[in-house]
Amino acid sequence: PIEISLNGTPLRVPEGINIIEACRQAGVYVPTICYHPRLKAVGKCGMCTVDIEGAPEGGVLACSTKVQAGMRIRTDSMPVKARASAAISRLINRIRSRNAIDVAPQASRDFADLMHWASTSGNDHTSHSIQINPKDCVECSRCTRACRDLQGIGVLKLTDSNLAPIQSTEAAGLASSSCISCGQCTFYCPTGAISEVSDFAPLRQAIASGKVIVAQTAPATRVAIGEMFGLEPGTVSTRKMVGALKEAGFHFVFDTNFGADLTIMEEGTELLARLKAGGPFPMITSCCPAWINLCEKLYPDFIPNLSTCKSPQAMLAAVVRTYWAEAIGKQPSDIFLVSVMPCTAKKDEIIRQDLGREGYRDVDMVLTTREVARWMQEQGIREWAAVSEADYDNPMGESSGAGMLFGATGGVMEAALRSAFEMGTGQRLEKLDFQSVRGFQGIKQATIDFDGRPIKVAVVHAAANVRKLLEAVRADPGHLGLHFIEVMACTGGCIGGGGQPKSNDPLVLEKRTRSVYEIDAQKTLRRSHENPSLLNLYSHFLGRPGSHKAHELLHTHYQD
Ligand code: HC1
Ligand code: SF4
Repeated sequence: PIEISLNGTPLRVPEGINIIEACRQAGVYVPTICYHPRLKAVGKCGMCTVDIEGAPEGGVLACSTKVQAGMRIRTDSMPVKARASAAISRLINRIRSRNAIDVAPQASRDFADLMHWASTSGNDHTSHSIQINPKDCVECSRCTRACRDLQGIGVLKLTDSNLAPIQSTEAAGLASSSCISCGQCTFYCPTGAISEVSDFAPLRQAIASGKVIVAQTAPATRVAIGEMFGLEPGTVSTRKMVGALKEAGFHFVFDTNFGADLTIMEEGTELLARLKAGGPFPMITSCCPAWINLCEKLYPDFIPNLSTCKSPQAMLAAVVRTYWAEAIGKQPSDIFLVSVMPCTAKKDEIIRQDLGREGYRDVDMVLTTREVARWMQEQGIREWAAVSEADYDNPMGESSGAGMLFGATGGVMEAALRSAFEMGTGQRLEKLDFQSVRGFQGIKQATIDFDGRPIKVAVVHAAANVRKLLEAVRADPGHLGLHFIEVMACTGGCIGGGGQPKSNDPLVLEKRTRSVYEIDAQKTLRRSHENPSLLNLYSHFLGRPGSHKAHELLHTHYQD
């Protein structure tokens, strides 16, 4: 640590951090719009200037200036405040001029039309998952940095246009670009100018028409939804979330973690078959739909490497529409199924061709964690503490700790290894935790001994890292001798999904991840292939993993 002085008070802070973080650690407020601890600082909004004793007038940007030993910083001087308020006024004026419609008087029809045009000009509604409504843009460039730096995609640009400051790089809109619908732009957007496509109307209609309203909830939602109600990141809200869904109109709530266990049965079986057949290697996981978008758009040569498994949400949905619909004596179309997901790209996934049959789709609607909290709030749920806890419905409510791990980077790999090892070797794993595939390193590698055969695996998260690894494998298919790769498009995996609650907490992803591993550690059932409800589903309906029926319902193909 080094010693600095902040508003006259001595302070010890870690070396190498920027001034804004030092201020935050000391509880001193510095205004900013463009700064986010996980993005490269660019000093775009100009609100965070602070005075440094001995430095030239005009101050320095607190977001992009590092602390130095002996630095004497002032955030409370008149010039600091004047500069911040000037920066804020400039911004407000630009936004006001863009939103002139809000102050338009009872004007002529032509004028109203003109104003309507002004307020919708530059809107981009071409994508199924992501929309741009630039009138709310504060020109902070957080979305463009997320898309370019974290994801390595770079399909958003800030322009000089006051009406449409944020746009897709493709004139025809986001859908024509290489956008993978990961939603990282929406997570970092402070205003909602770029957001998930959101419409509750079909859910309202389904409730009004008397359908059976069913939800499934992804692994990563339960460690994040509490944030939407003011709780600390990482708070485990599993039973609260189920209770809140029941209060908010859902008749049945199933657990996507059950679908994750099902995926492991199928994917583990597929891995063992490929190991026996000698390839094609590396096999690559297929449950992350933003990764599938990336693969189909930019890496179609890897399509043969993809696991043929549908994602857990899709597998569970297929079971709901067939096995479960029959069990409760309903037609598949009597059910309205909503997937509650940390992810925006899941909105793309549900319209894929194989996710439905005979004139209906398996999943009717995807709500992100943020959206479902808004839905709950609209239904009158305000206080998380006042929500009654409830359990998932069965049979798709029982799940293993391995299924839970899907929510964090490395989790699909760990779950698959637990099952593939035991199913393939007939031996019992002594240590279930695979530490080498856990954590936030961009590309992780491990070698696991399958009864004398070394199996080489890699885990990669954040699309920019995915691209790096795939470029290496493309250049040399034998790169690292990999048998199996887990790919997640978002930093940290689904816990960092683009549909998760927005947060400026620099450790938010770590806190959610810790809870994912805690949930697994506290379970007695920690292996997917030992889930009793799942085994029951196989014996009564699916037959064996990889069976004809399983292929028909649970597997798919990809398009180049
Ligand atoms: Fe995910 Fe998955 S883990 S993709 O990250 O395979 O979204 O949480 O639901 O389907 O299970 C997301 C999370 C989620 C699927 C599972
Ligand atoms: Fe970029 Fe992802 Fe946003 Fe698309 S969804 S614009 S790829 S950050």
